[in-house]
Amino acid sequence: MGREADQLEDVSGASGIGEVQGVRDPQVTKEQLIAFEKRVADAFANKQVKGPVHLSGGNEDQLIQIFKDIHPEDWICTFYRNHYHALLHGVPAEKLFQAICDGHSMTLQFPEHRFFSTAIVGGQLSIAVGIAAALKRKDCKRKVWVFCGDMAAMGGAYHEAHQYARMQNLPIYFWIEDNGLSCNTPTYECWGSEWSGVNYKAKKYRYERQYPHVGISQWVQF
Ligand SMILES: Cc1ncc(C[n+]2csc(CCOP(=O)(O)OP(=O)(O)O)c2C)c(N)n1
Ligand SMILES: [Mg+2]
Repeated sequence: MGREADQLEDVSGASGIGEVQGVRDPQVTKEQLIAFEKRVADAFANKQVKGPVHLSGGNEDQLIQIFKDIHPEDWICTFYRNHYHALLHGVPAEKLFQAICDGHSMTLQFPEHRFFSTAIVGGQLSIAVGIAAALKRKDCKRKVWVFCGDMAAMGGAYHEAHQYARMQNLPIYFWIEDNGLSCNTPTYECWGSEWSGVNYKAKKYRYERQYPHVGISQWVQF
């Protein structure tokens, strides 16, 4: 199935969510992001990481752009491919690296940085909506930013979360990270549709995966 740019509603990269723009100067560079994942990959190969890792790559420019709109006191709810999100939201690199080596890569939690993640596809969405509902109820100015993959955006949890957020006008923004793959299955070919999931406060950017879905394409015997 073709994946031409004009088939998607917004694949121009992270051009901003519109109503929120430029509240932060991300302190992390593209080179630092790439180097961090390389360091994790090397540690994984050297048996220093006590659990699975889902490495990011190819989406540095988009995420750096997106995090310019995310206030340091906003809340992040994301998934297992989360190292870049953590670094860009201010989690110190050494603290993050240690948590990854301790085996928590898929489920990194840094409440002190308002950062949560999950290994369950779509699991972050309802939690994000709950936080957004609480923020609205408390009349708090802060917002929730939820990240998910293209396959997760096809699922029921996404639709439910998005629909509830839309109807309740919650302070939440959805970013879909579209690598066109669900593990190694071509998402849109499988679903028979190029539907993007992009509408109310929800945007998508496309990128090409640089690492395998999980691990580093190398069997590591611990
Ligand atoms: C509820 C649930 N079902 C299945 C899985 C197994 N699983 C892990 S990743 C994944 C694919 C997700 O693809 P996508 O949302 O596009 O994210 P990507 O990994 O491509 O970044 C699946 C099915 C899971 N972790 N949780
Ligand atoms: Mg995907």
